Amino acid sequence: MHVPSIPALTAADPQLAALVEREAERQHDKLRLIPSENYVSTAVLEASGTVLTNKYSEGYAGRRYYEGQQLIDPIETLAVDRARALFGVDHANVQPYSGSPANLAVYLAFAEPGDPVLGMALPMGGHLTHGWSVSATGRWFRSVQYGVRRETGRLDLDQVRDLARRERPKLIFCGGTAIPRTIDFPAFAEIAREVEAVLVADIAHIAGLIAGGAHPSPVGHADVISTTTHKTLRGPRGAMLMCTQAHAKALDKAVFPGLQGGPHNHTTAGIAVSLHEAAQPSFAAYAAQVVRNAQALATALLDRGFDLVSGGTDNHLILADLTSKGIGGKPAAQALDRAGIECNYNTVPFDPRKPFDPSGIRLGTPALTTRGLSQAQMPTLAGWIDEAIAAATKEDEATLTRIAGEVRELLAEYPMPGWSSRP
Ligand code: DSN
Repeated sequence: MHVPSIPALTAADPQLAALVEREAERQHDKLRLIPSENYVSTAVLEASGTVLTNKYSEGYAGRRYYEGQQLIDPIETLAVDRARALFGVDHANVQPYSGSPANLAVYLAFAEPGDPVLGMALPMGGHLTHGWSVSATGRWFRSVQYGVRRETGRLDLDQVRDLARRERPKLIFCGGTAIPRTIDFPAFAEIAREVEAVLVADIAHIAGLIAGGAHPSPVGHADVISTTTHKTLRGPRGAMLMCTQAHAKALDKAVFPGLQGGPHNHTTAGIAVSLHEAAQPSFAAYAAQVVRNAQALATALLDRGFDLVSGGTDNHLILADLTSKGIGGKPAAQALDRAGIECNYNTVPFDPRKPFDPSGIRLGTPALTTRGLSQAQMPTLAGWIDEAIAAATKEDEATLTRIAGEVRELLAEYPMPGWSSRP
């Protein structure tokens, strides 16, 4: 049963309601290892599904282009104040629709088309919007990309410094989508200062770890902090930009009216709730457990001969190169899905294969930690992953089906926020 229940939707559109219920059930029964996903609380679900979706609010609190903001203003201000308090920043903008528009707003605020910008290449662990060639950011700016060292799989800071000195970028992005190691914000800040670039820390993946004290904070080092709200932070799908007072005006102007129209007020409410939840002591325990689980899973995979990029993890994310297992990332991820284990196929640094058929899979522990799984269960998970991948190479569907049943049996013991098998 969907929680909160959806009787009106069921009556009005049973076809759609049935699909939602089935998706909820799927999320309940699958071991969800996609590192950018999570389960929001029922409180966040409720806030995201309110009548706030009915209201237009272009502008910012106290300066709107529509009347009737008596309650939207305090809701947005609450979200902003909670973001400022949680991360210890001067200024927060909670209006970006998601991570990519948030990053585009940063370009709009601080660069002109054709300007040099520096970011981590997508196949090295960066994000599309950090200047990758197929993204508008790679097409409209003179993008220069850094990567990791081939021998260690770890960030090559010498390369970052050399490129920054040579290209004098307007923006330097740090952070990304497939970085299993701690980001050295002070080192990036030193480079950015030297070349007078704006340092942007994209903490989308690790925002919850930072809020919970399980990863160092970029505050005091980065000029701008960009984050989504729905990954380790465990809020609704949305984003925030945070900065010092000096950059507040430029960023606000870039988000609205530069790039977006009215904010999604129902999402703002969900963000406010998740920031409140992230400020509780239990969230620090959650963040620490996410890392403990990822490290235990990495150790168990290494014990089973998996080749992990950088040799392990410091955070919530594991990137495994499956070349030595004799299978590509895509068929492996598809087989794992049939075995009840959900992950995504991913390029690995210096991948000889194509992005749509790469060598790796990306795994993470934010969602399973929300379900309440601990490090004691990670060897079992690693065993299932290993067995499923071996089964995939032999087209052994019976083994995949058997594992899916075992996964379902385990997860039945761990309630899922937002859905219950009991009416
Ligand atoms: N798509 C997100 C991820 O999975 O990491 C990044 O935008």
